Amino acid sequence: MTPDPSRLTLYGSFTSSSSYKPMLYLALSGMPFSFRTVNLKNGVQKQPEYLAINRYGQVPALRHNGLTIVQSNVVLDYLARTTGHFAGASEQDRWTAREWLSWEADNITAVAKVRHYSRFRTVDAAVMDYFRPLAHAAVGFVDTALQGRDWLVGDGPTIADIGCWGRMVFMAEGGMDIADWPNVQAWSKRLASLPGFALPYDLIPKKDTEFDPCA
Ligand SMILES: N[C@@H](CCC(=O)N[C@@H](CS)C(=O)NCC(=O)O)C(=O)O
Repeated sequence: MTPDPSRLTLYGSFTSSSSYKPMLYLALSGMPFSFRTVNLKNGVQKQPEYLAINRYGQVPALRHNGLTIVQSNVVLDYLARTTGHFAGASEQDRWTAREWLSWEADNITAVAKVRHYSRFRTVDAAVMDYFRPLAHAAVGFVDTALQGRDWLVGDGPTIADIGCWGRMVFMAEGGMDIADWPNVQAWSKRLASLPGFALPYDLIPKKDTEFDPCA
């Protein structure tokens, strides 16, 4: 049977925070979609068939209505624009949410690097000495921004929260204790209380799967 082009198809991996971001978005939105696993350990992301989908040889990628969207924050932006969920309530909020995503890509990636170098590869101590303070500074910045507020933007969860949390979700695997940042910890609990929320290893399957929450 020919796949339905209007059905969202997400390519990702269960170990990937970048994949978790759109997975979490879709889970919180309760939307049907197809998941296609990309085995990073076997290098599937660098094989020609996948490079034709994502030129950068990385997960995630999203296909929808004949379009291919890559880069996790662009995927979040696309999903928010096309489905309306978690986009931001006002024009200003929508821009501010995207501002956070841009900042996230520059800064919270340090958390992902610390986790990656702790869990998947050994690097020179000097590399960790460089990235760990940056990771702590990024989480500290989010912690300060959350002082006295429930969400990063406006009065409800947006793609800013999903994108920032999604990249820092594995911080414990990098030896970072979320309890050191009380506002971040409280915010993560607010996110966890949203219907559909799950952590990456509970959410992202290891094999191709169809998600049809309303079926
Ligand atoms: N800026 C990219 C980063 C994507 C990324 O780093 N993906 C990782 C997994 S989290 C990956 O595919 N790594 C495998 C590789 O680079 O070969 C995004 O946000 O989508």
